[in-house]
Amino acid sequence: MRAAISCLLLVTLGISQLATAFKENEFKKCAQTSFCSRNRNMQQGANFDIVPGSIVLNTATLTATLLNKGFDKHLQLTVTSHSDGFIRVLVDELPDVGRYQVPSDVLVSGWETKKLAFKEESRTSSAITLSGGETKLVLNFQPFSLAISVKGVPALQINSRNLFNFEHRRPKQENDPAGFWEETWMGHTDSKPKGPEAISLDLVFPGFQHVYGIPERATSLSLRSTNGAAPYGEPYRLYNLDVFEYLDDHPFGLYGSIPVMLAHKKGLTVGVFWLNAAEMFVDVVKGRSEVGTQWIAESGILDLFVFTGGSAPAVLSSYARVAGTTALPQLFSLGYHQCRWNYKDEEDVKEVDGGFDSHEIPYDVLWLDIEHTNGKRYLTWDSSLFPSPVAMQEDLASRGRQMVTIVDPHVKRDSGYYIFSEAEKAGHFVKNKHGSDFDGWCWPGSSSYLDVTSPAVREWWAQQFTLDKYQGSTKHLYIWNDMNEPSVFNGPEITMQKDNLHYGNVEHRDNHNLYGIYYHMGTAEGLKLRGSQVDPENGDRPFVLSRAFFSGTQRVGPIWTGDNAAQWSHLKVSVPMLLTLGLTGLPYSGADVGGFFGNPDAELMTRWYQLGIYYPFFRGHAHLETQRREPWLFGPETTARIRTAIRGRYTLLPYIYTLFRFANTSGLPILRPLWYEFPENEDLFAVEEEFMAGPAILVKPIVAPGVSSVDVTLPVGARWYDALSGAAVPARSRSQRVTLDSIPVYYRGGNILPLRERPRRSTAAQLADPYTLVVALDDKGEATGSLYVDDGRSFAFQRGQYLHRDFTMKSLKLSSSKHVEPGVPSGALTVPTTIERVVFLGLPASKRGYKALIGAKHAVPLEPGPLTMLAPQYENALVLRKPGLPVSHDWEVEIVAL
Ligand code: NBV
Repeated sequence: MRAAISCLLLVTLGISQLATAFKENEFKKCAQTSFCSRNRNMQQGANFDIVPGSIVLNTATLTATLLNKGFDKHLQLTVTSHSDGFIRVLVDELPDVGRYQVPSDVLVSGWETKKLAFKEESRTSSAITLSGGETKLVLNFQPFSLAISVKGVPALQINSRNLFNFEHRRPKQENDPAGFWEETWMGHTDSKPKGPEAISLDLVFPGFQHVYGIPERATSLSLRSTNGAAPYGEPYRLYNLDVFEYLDDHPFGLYGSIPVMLAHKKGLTVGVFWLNAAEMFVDVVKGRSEVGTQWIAESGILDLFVFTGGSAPAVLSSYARVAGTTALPQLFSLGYHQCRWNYKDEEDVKEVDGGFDSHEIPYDVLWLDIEHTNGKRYLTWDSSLFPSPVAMQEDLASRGRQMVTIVDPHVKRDSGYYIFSEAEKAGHFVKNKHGSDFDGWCWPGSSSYLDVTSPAVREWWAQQFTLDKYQGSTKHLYIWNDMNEPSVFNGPEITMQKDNLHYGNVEHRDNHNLYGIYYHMGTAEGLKLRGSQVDPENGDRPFVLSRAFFSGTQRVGPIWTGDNAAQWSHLKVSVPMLLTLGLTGLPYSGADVGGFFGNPDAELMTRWYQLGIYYPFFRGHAHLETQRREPWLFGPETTARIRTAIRGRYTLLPYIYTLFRFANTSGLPILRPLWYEFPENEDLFAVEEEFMAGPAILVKPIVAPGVSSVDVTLPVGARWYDALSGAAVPARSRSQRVTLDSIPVYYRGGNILPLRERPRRSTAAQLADPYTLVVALDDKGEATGSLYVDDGRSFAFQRGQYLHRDFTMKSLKLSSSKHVEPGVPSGALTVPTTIERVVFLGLPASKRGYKALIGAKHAVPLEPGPLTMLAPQYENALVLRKPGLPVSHDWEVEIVAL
């Protein structure tokens, strides 16, 4: 209640000093949550058996009846084998009592029917062994357990520890000692009309030492055991919450939930996904030869996907078949975003925008937080501060820039506010347990919440974003959804009561973790609708940032890691947080650069920008009560360093956009842990101090003050080049000297990176610019890479209006050819752009140098030069200047020693 009161005070006092810290006691622990404590403390026992003779095997589907021996209750077990590289295990009550299942629109469709027949290998009175592709499955009958192996390597055991439990529906009991029918927390009573319905699942990863995933939390990449000292004596929690001033090293769950875990060992990566949107707790216990986990969900069914692809990219591609891939973002949204709570008025906007130009720092988007509205009535403007929003947006757009406004899900209960009155009349709000509109407190005071779990409500919501409806909006305006966990200041744990009711009479307890994705979806649909009005032929890709998320959010838009702090520890933890999101299918994410709470000094700011340029979503943001911190406010030296960093981001955009294309077609992450790229090197399995940005760039952020040298691990098995000087660097752990000017970044030999080096003020101004190719050779003198180009904004790419080239360097020949990807229609776009510089790293020494033969006729000498225009002082590369190579066509350049 204290948290609720402090938030209420913020509302009434007009947001006073936020000096308090994370109040752990105001959030529930497992022991204070009846379904968790009774299942976590469950005595191990063989309670669930396969009923003899109940097994039916039908091509790719096995069904069997499970008996809960303690209660003489039956369950239906269904195991299906899918050709997209996974097995699905479903358990539900028999007979069906209508337990909640996550609606199909959270996932994508198409995979359900693509099955791979099981082959029955053997059957005895105690077990049946099946195989499908390279996966083998042993189903033991008494007690029920499943052992899965891939290519003969043990991958996963389900219920080998007998911690599986499935609480069945039952008639209400009068005495309720275990909190089955009612539970009270800090003055909030949860009436539990359906009684207990939790599920406990026991998953053991044999032979593994590392598991990853189950975001969102500020913790290590390789998940720690949860049987350790505080705070790691608590299970990881998946329950979307607005956690005020979260800590930087804690198992507590934050704003979003993805119930996906990956386990990796030499030779095998396996993934699991429990499709369930209720509150969930996950214990992890690392043994000497396995990682044991127990998952406990409050309600729903068991719907477990086991991804058996073998490698991390294969696991992620399979997961993407089910949950979808990252929507291809507009190019502008990969530029730099400048945000603050709040840019005060139109004058302020103008000054900040002008500041970027006068300091020659590129940026693409200016953001407006909640204070821009008329009294927190979203989709309206404070007319004294923002009297001419259309002119303001058009002015920004005249310099190629966009604007984003915030739109939160709480709707002020004010009959004079059109959103409220229309929604109320149409019955679009979430209901309380008595069936009337739920009324909770948030920024505007008394508020109701749109029931976005209803498709009809989402459709209505989407219509609010058309240009005629959203007054003062233009086609240059995009949206930010905050507080969509949903955050309710006076609710239990700052969210909604679990016995609130949604569309279809679904209790909030069942679908809590979906509120965020559905709100995000409705908003993104709105921008699509607007786009189809503005450009009926090609549309406009939506850009909507969300704070809350679930599996599938990647199809909708990016997320950010919420309210971090201007502290070195928060800079540091942003890396494992974003890596984890990439490993669970949501790579388009970022952390507030600079830290939301508090005031960063110049050094922290510098280091944050130097790392932030690699965040897939790159935005500076700050709390209302912090000092102003636009990039030029820390003195000329810091301004110069931040300028160099942000320009570096714009230089990398062709490479980054191409990575997003692969995320879009195949579900691959943008930021990757070292083990993802070097899966056989056990020393790297827990490394989170450095990471790969795509396959080609290794980044070592500096996450402490006053650092003059750092230890860097450059994995063996690759050749490395310093990305500033171009110098070859031996693969091993080394101490690297650093200055404030840059952080250590390396190119990995074997890669060709497309770049755009001309400094511009925004992505729009880069559109016609020529490219540079950096060819970083491996030990064999080879390298590959690719470049994806489209209009950067519309859906025309889905009709083939794109260009995707592959570059190959082999036997001293560099060539360009069309990129072909199975299952992806080929691109038909041509652009007039050329390649203006090719930079070679790692050509073998040649006494008299090299020349390039372009199209067999034209010979140009390679000259020593800088790898990058950002550091012209180092002349360690061999550069082919002005080759005039067309981006759209095939060509070959032969490098000949003189
Ligand atoms: O809308 C105000 C803030 C926003 O700036 C921040 O990014 C969100 O995470 N919002 C949270 C609400 C209040 C935070 C104390």
